[in-house]
Amino acid sequence: MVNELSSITSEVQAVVRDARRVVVLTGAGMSAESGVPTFREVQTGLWERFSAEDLATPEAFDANPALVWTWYRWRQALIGQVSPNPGHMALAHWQHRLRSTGGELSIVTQNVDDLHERAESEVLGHLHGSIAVHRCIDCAEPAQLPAPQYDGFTAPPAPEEPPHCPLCTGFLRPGVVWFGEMLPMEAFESATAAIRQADCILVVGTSGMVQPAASLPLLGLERGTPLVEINPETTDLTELMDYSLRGPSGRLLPELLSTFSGVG
Ligand code: BJW
Ligand code: ZN
Repeated sequence: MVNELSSITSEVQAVVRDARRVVVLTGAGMSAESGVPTFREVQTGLWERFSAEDLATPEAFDANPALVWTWYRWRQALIGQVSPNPGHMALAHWQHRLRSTGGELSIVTQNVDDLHERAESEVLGHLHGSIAVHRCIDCAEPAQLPAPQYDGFTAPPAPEEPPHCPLCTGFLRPGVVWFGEMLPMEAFESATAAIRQADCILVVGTSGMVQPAASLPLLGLERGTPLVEINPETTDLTELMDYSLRGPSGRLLPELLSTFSGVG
């Protein structure tokens, strides 16, 4: 049964402090305080008529490659201009701290940004790929592109066709996982293996609406692993949790870490 908490109790502190093998599953809320919009927020500018579900599909790219491509390049540019927030920094400190004493903290993220890495965390798996890598939609050849630059994000950019693959006529596409596509097998398998060995699972900033990522905490539930959620809102996963900490991860992760270490 879920224990909804507006502050960090000594019970949840003890669960987290005593864990030696921690898995943290992160979602878009993790990067929200850095200024990266979440998926279920209403979009702005050129994209205000579309939901993320309308754009993050192979069908959308087929139907309107310029619209979808420009959405991704705009988001990539935005991600390039923001910085990790105190939540990312707290996880990096915690990972280094656990590793220095023979433990492990595995970060499994649904996010396509690199803010965990820029906070100097090692990420076990990017379940939904990475926005900064590209490949051909037809022959899958990887391609390197310069980082996009948009000025100030005041005006939406005009839609631009994606570049073509140097080997064939296919369009380049972002290296992310769209609805209906398989997740990268290595990332998913590493995530399930880490969860099966975890003695505490934190679920941070995800609505828990997108499968199969949202089912990963169930693997811990089957083994009786304590599940702790950090999210300002109730989610589809809240019912499964042992503890749900209500608030932003940029505040709660440093607070949680500071309760059992000097860092935070
Ligand atoms: C804060 C905060 C703060 C705010 N601090 N928190 C079983 C049942 C039903 C459907 C399916 C199923 N299995 C598969 C499906 C289909 C589909 C699916 O899940 N659909 C659902 C919508 C129902 N899944 C798939 O298609 C997946 N592929 C697959 O299953 O392949 C096998 C297969 C293939 C073919 C047929 C059958 C099976 C692929 C899913 C790919 C998802 N891709 C995206 C886009 C990535 C590229 C991009 O960036 O554009 O990934 S969609 C989008 O959702 C993105 C995210 O990673 C993902 C999850 O979103 P997330 O992170 O939870 O964000 P939000 O916005 O939903 O929530 C933010 C949360 O933050 C909220 O809770 C806020 O409260 C909170 N928050 N501020 C902490 N400061
Ligand atoms: Zn090609």
